[in-house]
Amino acid sequence: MTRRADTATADLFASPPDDERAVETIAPGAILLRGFARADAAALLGAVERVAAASPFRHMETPGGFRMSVAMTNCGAAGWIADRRGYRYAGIDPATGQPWPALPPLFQRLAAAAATAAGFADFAPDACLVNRYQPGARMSLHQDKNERDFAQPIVSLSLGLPAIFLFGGLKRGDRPTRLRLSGGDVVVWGGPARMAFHGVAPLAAPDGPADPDQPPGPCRINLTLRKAM
Ligand code: MD3
Ligand code: FE
Repeated sequence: MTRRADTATADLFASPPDDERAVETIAPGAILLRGFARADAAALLGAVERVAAASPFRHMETPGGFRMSVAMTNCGAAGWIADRRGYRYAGIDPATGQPWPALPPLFQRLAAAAATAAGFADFAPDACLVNRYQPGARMSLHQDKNERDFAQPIVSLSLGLPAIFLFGGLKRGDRPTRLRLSGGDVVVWGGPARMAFHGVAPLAAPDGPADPDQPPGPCRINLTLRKAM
């Protein structure tokens, strides 16, 4: 959103409205909204706890037989899973045999608001992958390719401990840019950024006392909201 500076409206924009926060472009299609979800952190963590009560965090196994260091769960009509057979979206949680818990309305609302702020109108996610990083957990460089429509953006929302996010190019060998993501930061990945390689450096242990909006136990939680189907 551009801030208009013409005299007729200048006073209306003298203090930014509540829903207008800093918008930074990391790369074409990759828009960082610092602190966009900060005020909702406690409510988001509460919703994550309810999701995890129904579909617990688990360490999935890759097709190559490696146990992922990130613990995951999902909510929404479809959930992302990895197992010896591959990577895919599934409507049933293989750990419970039940559908994934419903997408909390707060997740939907925030994702749509962030997508709109980044220039993607009418984003209606049907899947949310919840990643939990404890100290040492990491995610190696990969592309997100299991969704049907790559024209749809992905909205990611960070909670808890900060992490170093690695944002690469369209080729695995492209040197990634490092970006520190803190609790409350939201990034929208669309357009030319949608197929970029990306990952997360091993999570550092906290260096100070926990703040009150922090998840229980030192960790980072990342929500990725997607239109998968
Ligand atoms: C850039 N998660 O779940 S979120 C993932 O912090 C994943 O847990 C990371 O990569 C995390 O697949 C990164 C940021 C993100 C998500 C999807 C993207 C960045 C992206 C898709 C395309 C390009
Ligand atoms: Fe990813």
